[in-house]
Amino acid sequence: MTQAKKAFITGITGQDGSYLAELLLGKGYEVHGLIRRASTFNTARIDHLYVDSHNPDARLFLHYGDLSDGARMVTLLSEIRPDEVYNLAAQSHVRVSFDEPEHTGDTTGVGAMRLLEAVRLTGLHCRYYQASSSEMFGATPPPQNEETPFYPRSPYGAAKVYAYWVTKNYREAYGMFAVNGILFNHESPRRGETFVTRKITRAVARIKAGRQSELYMGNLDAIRDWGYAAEYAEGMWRMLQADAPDDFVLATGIGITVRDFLEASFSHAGLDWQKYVKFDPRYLRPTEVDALIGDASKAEEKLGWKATVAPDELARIMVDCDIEALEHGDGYIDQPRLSGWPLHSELRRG
Ligand code: NAP
Ligand code: F7E
Repeated sequence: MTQAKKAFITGITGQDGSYLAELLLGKGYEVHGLIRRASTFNTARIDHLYVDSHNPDARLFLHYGDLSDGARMVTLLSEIRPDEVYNLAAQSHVRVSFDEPEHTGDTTGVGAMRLLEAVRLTGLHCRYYQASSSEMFGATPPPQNEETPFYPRSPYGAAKVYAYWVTKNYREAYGMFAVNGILFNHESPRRGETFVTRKITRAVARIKAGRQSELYMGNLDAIRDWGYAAEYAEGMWRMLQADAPDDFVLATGIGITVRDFLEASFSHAGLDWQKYVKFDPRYLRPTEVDALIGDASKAEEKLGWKATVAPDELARIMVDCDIEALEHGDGYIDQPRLSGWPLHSELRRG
């Protein structure tokens, strides 16, 4: 019998980490996740996957640690000896990165280098995935692809540029199988509540239920290419199954404004957004990224990956789930809704 592959995921408690853990467990992997010690439980997105570690069927194991602690990364990697490492951990909120630039640089930027260095020091021949971001393109106009120059517009974007280059450098300097997935915005019912899409879809559900009457927002003109996170996890995995390490953009190729997303979400629930949405300058950023629209043709050609959920369909999925979540209360977790991907079965490549 062949041994199950082992994956180590940082950021497993986040939106993407939860979908990736689900995907890898479905493929028979043994999954190890890094979690931060907190005074309250922070594992809501993966509780449905957890089996007590005393159970012989357990294949998901959680380890305390933090990307600010390089020694801990070395210890964990030498104990787990994973075949694949997915670095998804980050202070990932762009607006917050203006308030906490040093912390963002330390975790989102230097954290990646600590993990790469831990891989190098332990001498593991594992494959490494870096969660790079379309925020690196910043002010460079769309469409953006793997050749587009970076022009970050926030401490978060600048930290991701550092992590991108250090990943590329470890590939070139040490021959590591290290890749950058340059992912455009991807959302889901598991999205953090302060990102704009989820803020909107939660508000729609609460307004519909009579629990909220106003929604305060910032810049409605920004254009984003919003895809569905569950299928982006599939793209991350495919990057690590490729014959050679390379960098890939994942995106839908469709850009819409925040205003369009408001319209799609409110109208799906039979509401007129203009009656509820108010402006609050608190949500503006010192420097904004005006437009991100990705060109993922390289991923389609080389990995056979293509987004199937467009931003307006995503808005409807998220509104439906937020309405269900209000009805079901604590512990609600969505089932991925995918039209084109057989999520838990073996996928054909290319
Ligand atoms: P998310 O929901 O904010 O999750 C971030 C994860 O990182 C959480 O598990 C968080 O733990 C963990 N984390 C934060 N700081 C840490 C630290 N110092 N040490 C260890 N763990 C830490 O983010 P996401 O949307 O899933 O995104 C996953 C990754 O892709 C991030 O690196 C993000 O920057 C990047 N990305 C996201 C998008 C997108 O549109 N979603 C697009 C491009 C790139 P807690 O649960 O304890 O907070
Ligand atoms: O903002 C505007 C805001 O915070 C989107 C992260 O996952 O994607 C994400 O970063 C747009 C911006 O995401 C509000 O000004 C208006 O133009 O949902 P967001 P983001 O900044 O695009 C990238 C690819 C990542 O890598 C990041 O990790 O919406 N906006 N009004 C607002 N944004 C928020 N959050 N709240 C508002 O009230």
